[in-house]
Amino acid sequence: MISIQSKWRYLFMFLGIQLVVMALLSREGYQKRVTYFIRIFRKPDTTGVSGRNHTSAGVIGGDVYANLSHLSKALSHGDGMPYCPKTSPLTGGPIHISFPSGLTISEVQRKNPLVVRGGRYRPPGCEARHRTAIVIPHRQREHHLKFLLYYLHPFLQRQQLSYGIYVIHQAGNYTFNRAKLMNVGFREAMREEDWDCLFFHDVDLIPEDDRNLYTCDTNPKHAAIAMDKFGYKLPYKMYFGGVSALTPLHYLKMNGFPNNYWGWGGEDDDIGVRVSLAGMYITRPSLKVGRYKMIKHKLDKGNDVNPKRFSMLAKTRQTWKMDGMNTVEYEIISRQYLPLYTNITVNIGTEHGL
Ligand code: BGN
Repeated sequence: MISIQSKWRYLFMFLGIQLVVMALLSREGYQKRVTYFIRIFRKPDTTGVSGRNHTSAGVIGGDVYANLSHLSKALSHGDGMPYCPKTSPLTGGPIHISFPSGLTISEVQRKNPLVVRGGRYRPPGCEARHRTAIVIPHRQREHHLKFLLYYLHPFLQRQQLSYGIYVIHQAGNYTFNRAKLMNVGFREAMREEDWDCLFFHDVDLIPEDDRNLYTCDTNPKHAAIAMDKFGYKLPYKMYFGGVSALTPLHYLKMNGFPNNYWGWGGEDDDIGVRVSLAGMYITRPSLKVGRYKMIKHKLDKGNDVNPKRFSMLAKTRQTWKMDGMNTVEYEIISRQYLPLYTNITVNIGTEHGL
């Protein structure tokens, strides 16, 4: 039999232990303590280039540069190299994105030693299965471009692609024309190499998951389907903006993009309509993988909302064959092969001509 006195003693002891435990948990926060215990009991992650680094945490620490330092310049490119594996062993999932204020373009260069003149890359040690050109329309967004390059280069290297980055810079101050710059990018990129896929990429969108493959599908692909600014879902079913991927054949089949959308809005919807008018359909990655972070910015000068977009969009069915790749006119002002990208500056004129 336990006496009443010892019952009280047990009760006080029990309460005492409870108080000590609660004090411990609240000192550093419950969360931190729990992760500490999980870490102690988990084995260290030792996966390297040779093994897949798919863990529940995705890319190690979410660092887009993790593992890439294992790749060496010493590995040669040459005939008789085996094809890269169908699924890259370097991809791992979600990537942590932040925008540190001190980042410089030379730091991006230093972190990408295998990227060569003009922003070209081929995986060392294996023959890439895919050749992808990235086309980025641009004007006065150097700050965004720097971050995009910082994330995009290692992202593409993780996928073991052979790739090139083309920045198409609209000369002058006339209203911006995103779609026409894409047409210029298509022609100028294809002039240089037999790319089998082209990614048409806004400068302010950073992919957040390296399983979002920068390769083409059998139909045009809309890659940026889950952007943070739209709550990581499609804003509407026919949305085709941000980042899309087409083979040269897809592009020519739909006569490229329209040349006459000056200013913000509507051109991406026109492109989406062209896809179906040309007898194709839009494919998409999963919402989990097609995630993008948008670098915040104010509306640009020289890119006012286009008031004509509604009436133009209503006529795409009549206009798509008469306006596009078959009519694009421009003047190349300069072509620079910079260490991280090919910079093409172009005069695309105005709606009244060159
Ligand atoms: C739509 C714009 C797109 C833009 C998305 C997302 C138009 C045409 C109206 C019929 N379309 O409204 O161009 O990418 O919003 O911002 O304005």
